[in-house]
Amino acid sequence: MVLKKVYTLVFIRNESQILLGFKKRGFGVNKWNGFGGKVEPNETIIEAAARELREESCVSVATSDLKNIGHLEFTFEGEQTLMDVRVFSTSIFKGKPTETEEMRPKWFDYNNIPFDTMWPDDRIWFPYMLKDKLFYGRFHYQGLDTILNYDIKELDSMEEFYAKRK
Ligand code: 6U4
Repeated sequence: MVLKKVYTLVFIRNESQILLGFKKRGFGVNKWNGFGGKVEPNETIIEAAARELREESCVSVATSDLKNIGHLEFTFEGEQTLMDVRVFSTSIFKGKPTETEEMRPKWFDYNNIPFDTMWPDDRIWFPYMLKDKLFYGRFHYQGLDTILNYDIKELDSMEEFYAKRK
């Protein structure tokens, strides 16, 4: 039986830069990543996305400004859990990105994204996000560094994607 857990992943972007956070502890430690985490039982996915962003970087966003731009699924060889990751993006935010116990935020130019210090799958799906395309990606890992197999595709609409999955 596969145990599915829902996570959020938020990116703040402008015309030329993206905000990433260097994860200081936990899953994905020592990697640059978007901001996010597990959805708690008492909140919606989009509320979790805004909360995790605020907790990890001190940046506030209105849930109505968060756009769902992609869906990622991660499985790990020999494990029963499926990480179901909802990816969001916005350019509208309040506050100054500030280091927290979990993340050290930093702006990166689009042509200088630190893929060598990121999850290996990011190299595969970031190009969709950076071209403002919607996407679905599925990645099966061995350990935390090796992708055994994957699928990636562009989507026309996230609503259609979720309606079909039901
Ligand atoms: P705790 O430890 O309970 O605070 P929480 O902050 O709820 O954890 P966390 O940090 O474990 O959750 O969430 C993992 C984050 O990493 C989510 O935003 C999803 C993201 N993520 C997981 N695998 C990823 C991958 N392969 N590529 C990627 N982001 C990934 O780009």
